Amino acid sequence: MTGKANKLRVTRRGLMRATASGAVAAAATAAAGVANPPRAHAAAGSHALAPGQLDDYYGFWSSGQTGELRILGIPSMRELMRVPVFNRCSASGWGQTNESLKVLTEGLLPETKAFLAARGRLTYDNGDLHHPHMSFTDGTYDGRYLFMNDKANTRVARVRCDIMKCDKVIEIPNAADIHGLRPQKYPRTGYVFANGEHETPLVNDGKILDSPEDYVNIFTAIDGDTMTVSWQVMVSGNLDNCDADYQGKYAFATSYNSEMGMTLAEMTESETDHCVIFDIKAIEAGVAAGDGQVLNGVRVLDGRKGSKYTRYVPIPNSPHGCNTAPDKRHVVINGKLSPTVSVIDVTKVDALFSENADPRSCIVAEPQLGLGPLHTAFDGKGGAFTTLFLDSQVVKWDLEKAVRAYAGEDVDPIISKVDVQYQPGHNHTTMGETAEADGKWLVSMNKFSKDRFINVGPLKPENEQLIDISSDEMKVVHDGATFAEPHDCIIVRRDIVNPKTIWDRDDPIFSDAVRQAAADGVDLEDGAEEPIRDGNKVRIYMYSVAPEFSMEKFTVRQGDEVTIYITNLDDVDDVTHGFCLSNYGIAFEIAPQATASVTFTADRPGVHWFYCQWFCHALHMEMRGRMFVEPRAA
Ligand code: RUQ
Ligand code: CUA
Repeated sequence: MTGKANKLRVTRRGLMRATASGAVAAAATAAAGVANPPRAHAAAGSHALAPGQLDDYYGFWSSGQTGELRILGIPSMRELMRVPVFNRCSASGWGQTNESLKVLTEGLLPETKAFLAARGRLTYDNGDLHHPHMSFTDGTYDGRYLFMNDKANTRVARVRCDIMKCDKVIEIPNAADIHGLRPQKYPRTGYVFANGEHETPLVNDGKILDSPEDYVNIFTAIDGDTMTVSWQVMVSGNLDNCDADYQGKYAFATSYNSEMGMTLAEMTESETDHCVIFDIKAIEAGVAAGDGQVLNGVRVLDGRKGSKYTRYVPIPNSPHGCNTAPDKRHVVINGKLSPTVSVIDVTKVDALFSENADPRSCIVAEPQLGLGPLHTAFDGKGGAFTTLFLDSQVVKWDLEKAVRAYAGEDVDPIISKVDVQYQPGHNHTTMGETAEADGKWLVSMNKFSKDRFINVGPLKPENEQLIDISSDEMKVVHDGATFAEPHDCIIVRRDIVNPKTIWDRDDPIFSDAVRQAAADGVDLEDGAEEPIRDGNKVRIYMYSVAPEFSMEKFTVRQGDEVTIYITNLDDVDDVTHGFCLSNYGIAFEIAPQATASVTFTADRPGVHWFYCQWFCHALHMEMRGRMFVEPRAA
């Protein structure tokens, strides 16, 4: 312990830095009990990884009503990380740090900010994250960004893949409840298409209430680079899921409730609904020509039935999933209430717009697959895999044979079926929504687990299963219980994703902290020895080097607005610190070389310990200090 005593006496940054790399690296490695894990892949065809082996793919998972993004390793199905997005996270401080609050608030509409402020809140703390999708360049994933929807509060978020943190959240004006979301595949993303699922009055200010004939649905194109809304199109009928083609010409959205009904009976009355096809070039020309109207700063075109911007392809009752095949030609529309899927040939879509051809003329197959087809994935070799919700099965079928059967040939497109446990929704193959689909693995995301796991009470986990699709006979090889809700995922080859291991000091996420420190004449990496007072605002600049914060105590006055900035000077892989201010409800993480900050009112007088809440060192428990809050004079 003499080392500790020495270090506590000598708190100079230079010395701490000098000792950090060696000592901390050794301590961290010892704590984790890992010595240079072997960098081997899974044995071919096996999903089981030996301890220390690495996965071949990144799985990016939505979490439904939990509101976060999750990262899994495939094929092991190990959960590797949780990335908070629309939720509030106790461990990382997402939703509390100034850096995260900036992301969570700057894209909200003014009326939403006012609505939340009246309730004493800065942002929402719930979300319903259904669909995570990566940015594309030239038909395949490019490893830049992940985009995702929030159905609960009509938002779209972006996660930067270099740091795996959310850097943008925008609220979509004029629309209600963003559901389906897909990036443009070609030439690049480009646009992120987002479906407003629920119909509302276009100006939803209370003047129109129970007159559904005046409600509309809104399809939105977002610029994925700037995260601003490029344009919107008003449509008839609820928008469900969507996808883009490989030509950069069209986007497709499934639409249920063409009846525009308000009750279940009304919504399912008609035998057909639609796939809406959006002509991107025509819409861009309409926007450039100033067609439509500008609402909340966004140009909104009228794409309801009869418009030149859209075509409505009749599809049997209530289609759901919308999946473009890697053959770059076919788009599969999944029937849900119909046992069929309808296959659109994108080369036949031009005629719908240019010659006003019968909208159904773009359908080239409509195989009957089983009960409750929801979503389809592809192996890149002509095989398609469709989840059958009601049958609790995945069916493998042959796209080309389905087209031949539709043309009258006597062939059966169905190859095989496998039972899954139970009621699958989305499924996804390795690289399956790109032109580089490789047909190695399929994940079936099942809404119910029932008896598959030991009982944890009335609320059960859901079940995502890994299926080996290397042969025509599909084999379920792994059950994975997950908390609400493994809604959807994508599976990306690991060479495409290359996150940093420590932060860059000039990262824009904490640029506000750098600016404020400069204004205070402080270098974040040096910290300040004393609190910096500015009226009743007090700023504390600390750095951390395991196992110490640069200040072991500081004093503020009751009622001060205090901002604490922590910069983690450790630059060793995995030496993250946490800052928890006890009994003030404050906690956040600071990964190596990051700066994070929090602002609060010091309204509780007394002695308050702050401590590191992220295990960092053998002396992690000793990594603490005191905040003294002087009581207000009586
Ligand atoms: S939709 S279970 Cu929200 Cu993804 Cu099909
Ligand atoms: Cu720093 Cu634990």
